[in-house]
Amino acid sequence: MKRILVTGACGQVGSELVPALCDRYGAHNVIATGHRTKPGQELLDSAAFYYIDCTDIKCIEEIIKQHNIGTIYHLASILSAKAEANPQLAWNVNVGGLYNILEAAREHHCSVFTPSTIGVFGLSTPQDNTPQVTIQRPNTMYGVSKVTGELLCDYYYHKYGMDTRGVRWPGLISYVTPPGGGTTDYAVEIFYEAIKHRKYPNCFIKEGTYMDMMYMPDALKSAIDIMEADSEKLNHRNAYNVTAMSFAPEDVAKEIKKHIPDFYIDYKVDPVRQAIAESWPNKMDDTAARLDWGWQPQYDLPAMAVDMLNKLSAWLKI
Ligand code: AKB
Repeated sequence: MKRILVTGACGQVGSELVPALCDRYGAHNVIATGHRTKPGQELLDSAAFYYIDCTDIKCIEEIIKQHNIGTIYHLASILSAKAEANPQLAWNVNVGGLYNILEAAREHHCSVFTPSTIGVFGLSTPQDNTPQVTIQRPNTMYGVSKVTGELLCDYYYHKYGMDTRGVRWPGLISYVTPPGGGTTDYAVEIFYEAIKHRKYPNCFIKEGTYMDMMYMPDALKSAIDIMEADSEKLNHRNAYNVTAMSFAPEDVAKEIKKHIPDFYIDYKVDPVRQAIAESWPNKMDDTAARLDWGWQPQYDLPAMAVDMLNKLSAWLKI
């Protein structure tokens, strides 16, 4: 078997996707790479790790050649709030990095998984049951770079017959590695604060703001399932809407309260992230993913909350 390369392996998704890929395909078949962040011990114990910079095509090609790579999970990306703070960096990493990955993959005949996001939608998109194919006019650099990424992946598929695939992930909730610089990060932060302090007084997203969310085991499953799907059945190939739940801050607080009765939430809204959140869907329609490759999440809000509270308490040794 040709090996699997993971970029952004030290991030929120990468730190859990690498062990999942090792379990499924064997540790010797997985090469983890990161740029600046130091890998955790668990990651180092699970797979070979190298530092690479996706904005440098030479080092991508080098690693593909050296390790006989056949599939790339390209996770390296700048998230929404960080992208608004540094749009130039976001364009370079999210578009320039992806372009380099696609070019190197074309040259060396690799398949490529690229996650997109609910951030590709904007205020003119239908916010409820957001269709698979709809208006995409985001007003953030994150959204602009990710729509460009979706189009680039489609282009490489149509022009060169490359095996590019991807999903639009919602906010991802997990405990191994915290997310960095996203708008949906509050949905992770709330669990840390609930366990450590039994309160979350500074929720930066306003009450009543609905966004799609997903627990990490489902996100990993979506990435692996779409890459293993029968290519003939993929009517959309890249950027499939996938979701598992939709909630507002008060809904997740209510769920946490069932397990920590004195928990309370209060709000200190961040206008930048609030504006981003309001431009995103309330809930996507992921029928196309369900029909084409059998997408089926396993965790809804109550199941995610109980698992997250248990696992995060153990992780924090509280
Ligand atoms: C973010 O909030 O930027 C990400 C995303 C939804 O793409 N979690």
